[in-house]
Amino acid sequence: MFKSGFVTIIGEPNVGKSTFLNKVLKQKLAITSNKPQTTRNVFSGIYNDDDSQIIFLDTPGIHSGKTKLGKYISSAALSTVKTVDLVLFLINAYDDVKTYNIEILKQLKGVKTPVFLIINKLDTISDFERLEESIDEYKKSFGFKGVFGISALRGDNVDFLLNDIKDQLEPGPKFYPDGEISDRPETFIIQEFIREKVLDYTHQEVPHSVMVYLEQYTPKDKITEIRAVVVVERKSQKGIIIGKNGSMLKRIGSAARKDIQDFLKRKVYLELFCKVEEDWRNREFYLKNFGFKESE
Ligand SMILES: Nc1nc2c(ncn2[C@@H]2O[C@H](COP(=O)(O)OP(=O)(O)OP(=O)(O)O)[C@@H](O)[C@H]2O)c(=O)[nH]1
Ligand SMILES: [Mg+2]
Repeated sequence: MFKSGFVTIIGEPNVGKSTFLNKVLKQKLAITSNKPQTTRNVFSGIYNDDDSQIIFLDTPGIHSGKTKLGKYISSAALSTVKTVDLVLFLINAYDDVKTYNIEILKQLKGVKTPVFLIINKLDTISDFERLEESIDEYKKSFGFKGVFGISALRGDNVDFLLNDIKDQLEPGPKFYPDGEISDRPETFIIQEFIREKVLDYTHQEVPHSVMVYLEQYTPKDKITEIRAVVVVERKSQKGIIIGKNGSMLKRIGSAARKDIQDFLKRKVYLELFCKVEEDWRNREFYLKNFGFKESE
């Protein structure tokens, strides 16, 4: 029987949700970084095999955000749990039991959707006794349908987990045709790939002040032409993004171009600009226009 369903991946920032999605899909779709709050939008990655289709939702890390953007994204992640067939709640193997995680779990108590506790980054620890104690405490606070230890980065136990996820799903149709990888368009993925390079190469407040949008996206016979704008909140940040003689913008551009070419499997010409839009993260207009809505 062909099985299908929706699975949301939630948890605090930086626990490896997007890394896990990419590992399951065996391709880079979601951007990842060692900085918290990398993912900003809920979006799907579609897994296909001979007897199943699973639509995984990558979500922004849940945190107590101060800016409007921060608040939107936390509520967006939690709002996915009611509409899916299974919730994957990810935590870091190396963290002590966090009261914030217990609080998030409290919010899931009224929800009927089954929840798996996923302990990620198992490759980073050696004290498994300590981990057992943490798991016991988490289990006391919530009735999980299953508990799994994985390394999303290395892929350890990911296939086993995938089998158990399938066991939870009901027989169902293919929701998306073959070849479709996400509910978001290519342009969204491309914007994200560019933002990932900004996250990689800049520090402190700059990464979180950045938004990327495409001004032009023209697939032509031999090459796809892309013109993208990197939006920052302050003039000083623009200086950092552009760098000495444009060196930083060039670096961001060539790294992003490589990922975009791999993704599109086409040659790409990428032009990048930087623009200042003061305080865009708190301005309703920008949030609405760039896809950050409360309903998302
Ligand atoms: N050692 C190790 N590192 C991992 C593992 N999984 C993810 N990471 C790293 O953890 C960091 C965060 O990973 P992400 O996938 O961006 O985390 P996220 O949960 O999507 O974060 P947000 O989008 O900010 O909520 C990255 O540096 C990853 O390489 C793992 O299994 N082992
Ligand atoms: Mg993420």
